[in-house]
Amino acid sequence: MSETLEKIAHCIEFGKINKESPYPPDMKGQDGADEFTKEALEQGYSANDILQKGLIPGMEKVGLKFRENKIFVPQVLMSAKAMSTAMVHLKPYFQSGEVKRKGKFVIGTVAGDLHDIGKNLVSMMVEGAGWEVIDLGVDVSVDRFMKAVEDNPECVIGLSAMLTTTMVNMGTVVNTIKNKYPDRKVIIGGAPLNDDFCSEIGADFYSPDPQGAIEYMNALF
Ligand code: B1M
Repeated sequence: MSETLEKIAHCIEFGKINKESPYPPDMKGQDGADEFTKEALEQGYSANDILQKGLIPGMEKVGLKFRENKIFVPQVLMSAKAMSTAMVHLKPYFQSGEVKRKGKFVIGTVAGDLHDIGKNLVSMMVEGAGWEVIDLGVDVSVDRFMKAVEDNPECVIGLSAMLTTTMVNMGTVVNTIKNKYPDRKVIIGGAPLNDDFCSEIGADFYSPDPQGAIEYMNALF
C-alpha cells in the first residue's frame, strides 16, 4: 500500500484530525487525515482508493480495538472526527457517483428512548466502514422507520434501545417492517438486549457493539 494511504489509515486509527489538532500528543504538529487526504488526491489516488485503502482500514482497527476495550468512547470520537474531516474532500466524488458505497443503513433509537451516544457511535463506524448512513435520530416512531425503509429500497435497518421500557418497542418496528418487507434485514443493539430477545422479536441480528453490526452487514453483500 502507498505511504500516503498508510498515513491516512494511521491518522484515522489514532484520531489525528489535522496539523492544528494537538491530539494525540505524540503526533502534535504533524499533518493529519485532512492534509494527507488532500495530498493523496493531488498525487492522483482515486477517491475510492483513499476510502477503501486508507480510511476504512483505519476505522476497522478502531472498531476492533474498541470491541477489545483497548480504546474508549473519546478515542473513537476523535477517529470519527478525523474520518469526517477527510470525507469532506471525497464528498464531490460520492455525489458524482464515482465512489460507490456498500449500501444504505437506516438507523435510529426507538420510540420513547432519547439515548443516542451508542447509536451515534454505531452510525459513525458504519459510515467509516463504507456504508451510506441515514440516521433518523432518537425517539423514532414506527411510521418514521417505515417511511425510511420505503424511501430506501434494499437498506439494512438498525435499531438501538437503552431502556428496558423502550426495548419492547423494537418488536413493533420489526413486525411492521417484516410484514411488508420480509427480506429486509434488521439489526438490533443496546445495553439491555441479547440474542434471546433478538430471536423473540424476529430481528435478524443482535450486536453488542458497532463492529459486530459492520461484520454482519459486510457479510450480507
Ligand atoms: Co439514561 N439510563 N436515562 N440517560 N443512561 C441508562 C441506560 C441506565 C442503565 C442508567 C441506570 O439506571 N443505571 C438506565 C436504564 C435502566 C433500564 O432501563 N433498565 C437509564 C435511565 C433509567 C434513564 C432515564 C429513565 C432516567 C430518568 O429520567 N429517570 C432517562 C430516560 C430518558 C429517555 O430516553 N426517555 C435517561 C436519560 C439519560 C440522559 C439523557 C441523561 C443520558 C443520555 C444522553 C444521550 O444519550 N445523549 C443518559 C445516559 C448517558 C445514560 C448512561 C449513563 C450511559 C449510556 C451511554 O451512553 N453509554 C446509562 C448507564 C450506563 O450505561 N452506564 C443510562 C455509552 C454508550 C457508548 O454505550 O449506549 O450501550 P451504549 O452503546 C453501545 C452498545 O450498546 C452498542 O454499541 C454502543 C457502542 O459500544 N449499541 C449498538 C448501541 N446501539 C446499537 C445498535 C446496533 C449495534 C450496537 O445495531 C443497530
